[in-house]
Amino acid sequence: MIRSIETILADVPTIRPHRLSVATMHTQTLVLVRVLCEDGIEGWGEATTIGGLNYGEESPESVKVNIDTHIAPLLIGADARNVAAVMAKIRKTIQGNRFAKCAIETALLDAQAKRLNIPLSELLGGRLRDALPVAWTLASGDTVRDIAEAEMMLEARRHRIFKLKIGLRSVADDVAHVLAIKRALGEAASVRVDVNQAWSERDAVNGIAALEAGGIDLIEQPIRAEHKAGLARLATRFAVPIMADEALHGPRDAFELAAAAAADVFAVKIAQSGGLTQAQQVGAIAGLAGIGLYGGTMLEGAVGTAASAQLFATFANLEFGTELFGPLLLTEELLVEPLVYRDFMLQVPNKPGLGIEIDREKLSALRRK
Ligand code: MUC
Ligand code: MG
Repeated sequence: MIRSIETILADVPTIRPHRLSVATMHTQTLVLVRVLCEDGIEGWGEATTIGGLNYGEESPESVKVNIDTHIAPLLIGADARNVAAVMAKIRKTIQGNRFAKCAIETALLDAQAKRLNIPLSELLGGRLRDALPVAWTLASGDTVRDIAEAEMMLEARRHRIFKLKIGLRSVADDVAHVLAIKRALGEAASVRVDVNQAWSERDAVNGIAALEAGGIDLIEQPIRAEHKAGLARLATRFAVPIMADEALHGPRDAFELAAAAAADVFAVKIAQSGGLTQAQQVGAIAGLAGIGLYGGTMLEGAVGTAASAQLFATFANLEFGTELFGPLLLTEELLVEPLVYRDFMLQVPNKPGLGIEIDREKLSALRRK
């Protein structure tokens, strides 16, 4: 039986300003959910988002209020071992709130996998790999600083895939910034861009043509999320793969994007999808449609990152790797044993459940009072 649900907000400074077209982050607010069951087992989930309400329609504060007020009462007393039934009840009565649902489902699955004494990946069908390639996002806003940061990451064998956040400046300035970085790094690195919806379709035609000619490997969400027909035209027009991110809010969008041939790659995110099982469906739709997969992040801390890793490890078509670097962007470590990043890969935890242990003292020091 589910005994209690607690939603914790913790504000953690980032190691440097992280500049996206929609927000510049100096701190990240982690949204953590702890579910305690009658048998003493507890599960953890995460509903962290980016830039308050700048990126998505759920804020850290709204997630907490909605879980405390509307979702927790549905869960208290329910059978914790039947995760599917509990989630069906929530999905039937709660509209939207994908991040909150993701955190709850993750916590229930973490608890259930611990109960069964298996890593979460085994509850999700079984892992195909024990380590995942991890991209790093260069988003200082400064070309020279970004090149130095990338060179440091290559040298440390931590990342060799770099995603550049663009869309704030003019197309010409952004293209010059990206191509300067690509020229500096050469073939040692894969350089990709994320426009976070900032371009018009016309900007995108010009920008992508220049980026493609300069050897850029992937173009993420160049235009507005709602503009699926435009995305489809770009995917047809260019050889460089076009990736859907903000356009993809779960299986329904995945199905529509696949049917419209609107993307070459899906950025799968567990929270954007509405939870681990829905993200798994996004992966399945991509597989059926011949669409490549990329394991995305909402810049979650260790809980959401471990949960994502447990799922992405089960994906057969994870052609474009992942960007599960969230914990590395934070100044504080929240785990007793940090996640292991080695040889350009995140090692997927293999202890039961998410395979991680929260440092309680650290968390109580950081939590919002
Ligand atoms: C996004 O749009 O992909 C992921 C990495 C990063 O730096 O920002 C996020 C959000
Ligand atoms: Mg993105």
